[in-house]
Amino acid sequence: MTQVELPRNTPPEDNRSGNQTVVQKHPKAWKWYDYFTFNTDHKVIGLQYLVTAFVFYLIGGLMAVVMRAELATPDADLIDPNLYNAFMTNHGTIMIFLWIVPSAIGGFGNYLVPLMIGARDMAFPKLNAIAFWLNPPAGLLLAASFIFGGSQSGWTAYPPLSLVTANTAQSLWILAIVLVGTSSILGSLNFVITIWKMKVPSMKWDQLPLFCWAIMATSVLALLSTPVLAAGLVLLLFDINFGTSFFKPDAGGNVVIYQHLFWFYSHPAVYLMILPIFGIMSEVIPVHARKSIFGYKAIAYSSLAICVVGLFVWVHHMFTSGTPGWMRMFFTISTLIVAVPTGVKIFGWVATLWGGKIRFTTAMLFALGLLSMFVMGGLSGVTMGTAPFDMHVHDTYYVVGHFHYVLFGGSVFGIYSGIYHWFPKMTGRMVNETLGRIHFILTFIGTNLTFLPMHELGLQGMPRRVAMYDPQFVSLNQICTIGAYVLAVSVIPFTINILWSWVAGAKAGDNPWNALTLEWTTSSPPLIENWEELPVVTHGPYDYGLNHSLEVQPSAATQVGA
Ligand code: HEM
Ligand SMILES: [Cu+2]
Repeated sequence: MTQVELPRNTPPEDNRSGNQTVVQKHPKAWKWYDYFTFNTDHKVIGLQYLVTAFVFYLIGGLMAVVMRAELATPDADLIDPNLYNAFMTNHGTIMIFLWIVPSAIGGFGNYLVPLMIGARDMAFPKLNAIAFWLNPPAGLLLAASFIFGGSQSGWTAYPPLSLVTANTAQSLWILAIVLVGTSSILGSLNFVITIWKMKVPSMKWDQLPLFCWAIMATSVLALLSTPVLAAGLVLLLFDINFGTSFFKPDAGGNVVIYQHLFWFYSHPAVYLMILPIFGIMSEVIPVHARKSIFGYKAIAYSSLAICVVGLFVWVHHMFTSGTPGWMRMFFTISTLIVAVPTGVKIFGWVATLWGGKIRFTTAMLFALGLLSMFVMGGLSGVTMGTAPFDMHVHDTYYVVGHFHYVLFGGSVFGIYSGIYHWFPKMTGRMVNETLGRIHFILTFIGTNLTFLPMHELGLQGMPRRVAMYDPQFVSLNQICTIGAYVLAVSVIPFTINILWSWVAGAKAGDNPWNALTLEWTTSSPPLIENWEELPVVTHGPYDYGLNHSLEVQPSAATQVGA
């Protein structure tokens, strides 16, 4: 395969002249203020995504804590129920569109993909920077929507509710989602081309790290589904503002069409949030278990299988929307089928752990925590994938319990695992493992305390999306609220650890975990263009215990541009 021309970043002038020891072509590092500018280096953009997304996470988390404080008693005695609805809507929106998707795909994807495939940057660096810079304005639009009461119709924005509540706020919300959707499309395009065209010539397809396979599958999925969401939302915007009636039942519109457009994106969106995390698992587990990954091909292909089958399950969100029987049948079966490739991955990781020399680093602890909790969330997902059971628990707290197990116990744990694993590469410093463990234990306890009782609440019939509830549900709700406080506290050791370690952590060296993927062959943090000379791949990414030399041979100059 031919290598496309490598994009080059222009090094800043002051770095070129200032430091004699630095080779002219590759100054050592960006200055801190470069991280606040329109920079086209994939590593800068990756960190911009991660840090921005974490700030949004704190905001979305604060909203969750206020909601849980409200739900500590059956009455609406803390905040106005309309504000509760606005917090609920924006909490869900921020967590999905401004935290998990941008950090997992934009953050880790941008930082790692070029480094893992031996490229100097993404295929389209400027497009990449544009994609990032669409995110902060989206956050500002959501903030502005609170001046007008905040959108209150849930992250799903179903009409007719979304047509009749807080019109201006709802419109701003739609614009925000269209911005992040556009960002996601641009980013995905970039990933597909980069992975397809820019791996170093010496890397064969079966030496591509599993994280890159996962990002590839994620990007294809995003490209196929995101435009459908955008279409649905723009039609909704027209209904709200310009007198059209696509979704107005009283004027001949059809609300169920909106649900189809919405879920055609939003079911795949759950894979957008979990596939990159699966990719992180496939990197973290072999490194810290010191064993080759079990079933490389099965794990790689199962990502692609999830990408295809995941496009044909969306109606499981609409079993109660008057869908005909044959549709319920079809989508029940397709939903159960998706569990198969997911199970393949889980078995692959468990088999990798089996007999491994496991190092219980914080990164590994979060990976193990993820395995246990994602299985729990996956199983409750299978129960709801069957239409008869779903009829019973639809719109109850059972659903809330389920999706927080996959999103918090899955995605968030994976993001934490990834941060602890690659922090030394990104900053050149080690994190403090003791603080990391405290963070893990608090998060693990808090997550289960908050979200496990919700399943029981749902089975007992407590509806979701309410600020007030029947007093019979009070004791379980209080357990959930205490759990949420534990989760809020858990962020403190994490934040202290990251900030302190970034400045004063122990020096990491190039490859503190003795890992075999290419990002560990360059310095920590990596040079601006990643390597002086591109590495040559001499072994598979997971060949632990096979006595391979870790050494990276410098490539012949001809190979770099050939
Ligand atoms: C601090 C931990 C968290 C707590 C205490 C929490 C709590 C809540 C509560 C009370 C609701 C309202 C449920 C309802 O009435 O339907 C909710 C909804 C939601 N949460 Fe969380 N949550 C947390 C973290 C997360 C994370 C990490 C995500 C990741 C994506 C997330 C995604 C959502 C979504 C999508 C909704 C649905 C919003 C809607 O119905 O429109 N949450 N959460
Ligand atoms: Cu779904």
